[in-house]
Amino acid sequence: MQELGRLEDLPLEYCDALSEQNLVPLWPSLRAVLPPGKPIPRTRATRWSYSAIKPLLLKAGELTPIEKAERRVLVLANPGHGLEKMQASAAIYLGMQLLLPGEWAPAHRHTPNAVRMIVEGEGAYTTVDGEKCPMRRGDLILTPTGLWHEHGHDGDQPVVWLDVLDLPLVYYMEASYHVDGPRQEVRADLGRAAFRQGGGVLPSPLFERSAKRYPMLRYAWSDTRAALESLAAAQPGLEAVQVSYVNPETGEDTQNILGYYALMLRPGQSLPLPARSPAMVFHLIEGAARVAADDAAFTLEEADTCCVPGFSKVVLRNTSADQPAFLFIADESPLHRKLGVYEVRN
Ligand code: GTQ
Repeated sequence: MQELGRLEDLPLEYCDALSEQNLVPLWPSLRAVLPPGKPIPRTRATRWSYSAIKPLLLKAGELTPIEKAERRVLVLANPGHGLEKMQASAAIYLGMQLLLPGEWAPAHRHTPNAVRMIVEGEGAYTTVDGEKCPMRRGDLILTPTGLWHEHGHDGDQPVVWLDVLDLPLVYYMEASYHVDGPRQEVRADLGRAAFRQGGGVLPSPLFERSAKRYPMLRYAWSDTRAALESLAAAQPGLEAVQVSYVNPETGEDTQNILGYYALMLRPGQSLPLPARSPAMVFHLIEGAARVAADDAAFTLEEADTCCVPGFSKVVLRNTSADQPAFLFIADESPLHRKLGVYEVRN
């Protein structure tokens, strides 16, 4: 490959004359912005251990009252991007949020999309667009772009959840903002109950399909886990026992930018994943697992989280010989597909 001219090769006066006119020569930076063969990711394979996060999060509960935090979150920041950027990957933000008994995180809505994966504790709820969604371990709750949401807690133990947002991308697009609102009125039944029943039927009053872009907001872990177990039992030869969280009306990804999945590893199973362009996040819901990505390898205990950059070869392994392992996965593939840059390499 041809060596290109460097900035230092140019006369200083010439560089100054360019800067004066807000101009920059491309050739000294061409290889950096268009590297050969594959991207050079800033995203570094990184693991965050829940046993390290939890005491620090509980300490935040003592140090900062909810009124002074609005959202009491420790951000899982990727050192490859610089911690102050608060991003796990190019498009993914991760945060661990604590809500103490009796606390209330007031209503707002914002342009980035969010989901919550509940990690620990009982009795908290998120009200999204008037629907009160109870939070239990492993549940996935959507708070899509523009929908009002607030968090409350009627239980007696701290509740912790993992927030996943597409904030880095929306922020980079200069499209990120929020609006505060009054406490939402909880509406008793919005017809969403019908979605949760499954059974292949959807509400269609007077022959119309729901006009809602986000007809289902809470995906109960008990249902998702049961789906994975029955899939594994029905297809003993199936390697990737995985489900996607989808809009039940359309079968499309739940959100526009990030994709969400749950995966079961059989006892002792190793599962190689193809190298794909989107970055990925793995969060261990249940069991014990190992995530190897190119040069990095992490052991995940329950509630641990890691991310790997796009184009990595990943191997997942269940380190238990007799128990299944259940992983929650987030990735950037809806975004990559829409942009036409999605790639799989084997
Ligand atoms: O719970 O609404 O981690 O607005 C970051 C921004 C959580 C939330 C985050 C948010 C929220």
